[in-house]
Amino acid sequence: MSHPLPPGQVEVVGFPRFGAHLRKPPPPLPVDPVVRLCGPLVPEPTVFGTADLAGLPRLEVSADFHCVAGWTATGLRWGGYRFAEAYDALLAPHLAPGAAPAYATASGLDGWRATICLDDLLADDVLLADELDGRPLQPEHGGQLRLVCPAQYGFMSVKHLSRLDLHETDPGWPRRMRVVSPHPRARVAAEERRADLPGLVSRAIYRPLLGTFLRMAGAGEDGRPVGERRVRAQ
Ligand SMILES: Nc1nc2c(c(=O)[nH]1)N[C@H]1C(S)=C(S)[C@@H](COP(=O)(O)O)O[C@H]1N2
Ligand SMILES: [Mo]
Repeated sequence: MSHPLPPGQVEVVGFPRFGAHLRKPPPPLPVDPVVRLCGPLVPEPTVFGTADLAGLPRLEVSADFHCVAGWTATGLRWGGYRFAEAYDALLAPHLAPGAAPAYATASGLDGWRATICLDDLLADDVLLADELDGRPLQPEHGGQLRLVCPAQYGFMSVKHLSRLDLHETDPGWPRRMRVVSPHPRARVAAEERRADLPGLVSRAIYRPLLGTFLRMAGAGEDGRPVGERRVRAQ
């Protein structure tokens, strides 16, 4: 680990597969993934796919990955396309004249959804990733195409990305996500875990459940906490 962990995170071994699916297998993936661009600001819904992205410069971003439940996988090397570049080249041209998008809802093939401030998505380190650690991104980590927002908690990094909806005002999270009550910005550095509770309180609720969550996700050895000594003292 080259830098301190953010507040309240525990480093785990490797990179466990995690999420709403827990033990369900990843969804069947299309041979040629496309992302549908929709929402009230896009008069004619359109799609972009691997061939469109291939026209953009590729880049690699090294980043740690922080789940809101409290685990951090360190030193991941994502490869793909900068979201901001894809936005300028492939999304912005389809907006209605005068539209001023401020939020994007990203959806995955398994039904997961996250609404993210467009400003956060346009940060330099946000990727549409199709590689992890130099290899094609596998289905368990969101292949073929995944949104990766390293500054946000993991729930914003939507796997198997299949749709983006652009909005001027916050459309809110789907009803079934209310239990989780995700923070609308979810910035890890500010410990914005939940919308309804301060970071320190959410941390205290998640911490005793972390081991159970990781086991339910089938994380096994990959996902074991590296050790409490790695927990940054607050
Ligand atoms: N499509 C999809 N994306 C998702 C999830 C999910 O269940 N489905 N879970 C989120 C959560 S809570 C986390 S912590 C990370 C886990 O990513 P990983 O399985 O690659 O570790 O994916 C996020 N993106
Ligand atoms: Mo998570």
